[in-house]
Amino acid sequence: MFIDEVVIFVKAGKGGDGCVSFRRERFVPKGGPDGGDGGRGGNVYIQADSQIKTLIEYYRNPHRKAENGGNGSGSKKNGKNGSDLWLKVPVGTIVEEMKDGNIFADLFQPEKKICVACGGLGGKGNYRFKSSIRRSPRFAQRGEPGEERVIKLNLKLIADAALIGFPNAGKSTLLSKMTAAKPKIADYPFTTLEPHLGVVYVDDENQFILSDIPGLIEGASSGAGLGIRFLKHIERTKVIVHIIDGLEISIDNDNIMGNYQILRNELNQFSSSLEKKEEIIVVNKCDLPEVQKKMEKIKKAFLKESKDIYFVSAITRKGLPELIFQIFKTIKLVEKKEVPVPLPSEHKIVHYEYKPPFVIKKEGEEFRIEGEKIEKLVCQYDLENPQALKYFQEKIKALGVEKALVKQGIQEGDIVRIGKKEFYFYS
Ligand SMILES: Nc1nc2c(ncn2[C@@H]2O[C@H](COP(=O)(O)OP(=O)(O)OP(=O)(O)O)[C@@H](O)[C@H]2O)c(=O)[nH]1
Ligand SMILES: [Mg+2]
Repeated sequence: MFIDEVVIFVKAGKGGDGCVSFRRERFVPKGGPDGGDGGRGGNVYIQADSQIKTLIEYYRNPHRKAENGGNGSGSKKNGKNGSDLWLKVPVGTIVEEMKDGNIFADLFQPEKKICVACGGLGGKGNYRFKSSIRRSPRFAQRGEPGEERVIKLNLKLIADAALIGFPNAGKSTLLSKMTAAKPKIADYPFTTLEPHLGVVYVDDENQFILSDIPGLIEGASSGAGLGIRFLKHIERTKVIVHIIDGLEISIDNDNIMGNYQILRNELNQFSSSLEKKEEIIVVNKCDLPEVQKKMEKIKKAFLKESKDIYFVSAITRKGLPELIFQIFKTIKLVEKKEVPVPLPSEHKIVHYEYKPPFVIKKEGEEFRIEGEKIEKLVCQYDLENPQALKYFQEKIKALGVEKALVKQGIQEGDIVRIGKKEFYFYS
C-alpha cells in the first residue's frame, strides 16, 4: 500500500532521576553524598532515506517513543543516556507540526534529518547539592520529561519529470523502457495504483528522475477515477510529460486535441502551479498502422495551436532516445530559470523570545504562578522531602516570587498554586 500522508505521535525519552546515596566504606566514617546524575532521554529524529518508498510503517504504528535515560546510582555513577530514535522516511517527505501547521523541514535529499522531539535532561544526584551549610543532602533532582509532539508526514515525491495521461496510454510501459523500474503493465485502465519512480540515464554523466503517475480521467479534479490524490506528486516536478494514446485520437471530427484538452483542464483546475509547468506532449503506440495513418493530421492540429509533439512507440522504443534528450533539455532549461527558494533548515528553528521567569495571576482568593522555569522547578523535586522543599523554597525566593506575591497583597495562609501543586503562603 502506498501511503503518502500520515499523522504520528512522537515522544522523546524522559531524563533519568538523580540518585540519593552516601558513601559507605569500612574505616571511612561519615562518607559524603555520592548519588550520580540521571542520563539524558533519547531524542526523536526524522531522516530521509532513499530505500524507503512509503509511509506505511507509520500508518500501521503511529506512536513512537525514544528510550528514557537511566537513573543515577551510588559512587557518583551517572545513568545511561537513552538511545535516540531514528524514524526513516522517503525522500521528499515534508514534516509539519499538527498544532499550528508549521513546517519543520522538507527532507528533499537523502540523509537530510531533523530533530522533532528533544529528550529530557537527567536530574542531578545528591552530591551536587552539597554545600557548606548542607553537608548531607538527602534529596536529588528528578529527570525532565521528554518533549511530545503530534506530527504530520506529507510525502511529495521528488522527480524531475512526470508521465501523466489517461489510463492505458502506455505510461508504465514507457517508464519501464526508459528506466530500470518495473511497474505493472496491463491492457486495462487503472493498472497503476500508486506513483513509481525510475532513473533515466541520458549519458555517462547525466541522469534524471522520472515518475509514472496513476491514470487520470475527466472529472478527476472532482474525484472521478482515482481522483487527484496523486497530483500533489507532480507539484515538485520540473516537467510534465503528457502521454496520449495514439489509438484513442479520433481524426474524423475537428476535435483531435479533445482528450489532450480534457486532461489539461483537470490539471489546471488542481493548481495554477501545474498550469505554468513546462510540458512535453507525446503520442504513443506509433508502431500500430492505425496510429501511423493519423500522424500527419495529429501533427498539423497540434502545430496549429503552436504545440510541438513527439511520436513514439514504447513497445519498439522508436523515438525514445529523442524524447529522453528533449525531457533532459527541458529540465535543464527550467533549472536555469528557477529561483532557488530558501527551504527550512534541517535543524529545528528556535525562535528566542523573552519570557519572564513567572507571572502571578489572582484567581478569586487564590494565587496562581505560571512560567516554564518555575513549573519545571516544581516537577524536579520531591517536595515531601523536607530538605528538597527547603531547597525549592530558597530557589523560588531567589527568583523574587515571595516579594512579588507580597506586592500583590498576599496574606498569611493564602493558597498559591504552581502547576499541579498547592502551597500555603507563610513568609
Ligand atoms: N502497440 C503498443 N501497445 C502499447 C504501447 N505502449 C503500451 N502499450 C500497451 O498498452 C496497454 C497499457 O499500457 P500501460 O503501460 O499499462 O498503460 P498505463 O498508461 O500505465 O495505464 P494505467 O496504469 O492504467 O494508467 C498495455 O497492454 C501495453 O502493452 C506501444 O507503444 N504500442
Ligand atoms: Mg500504469
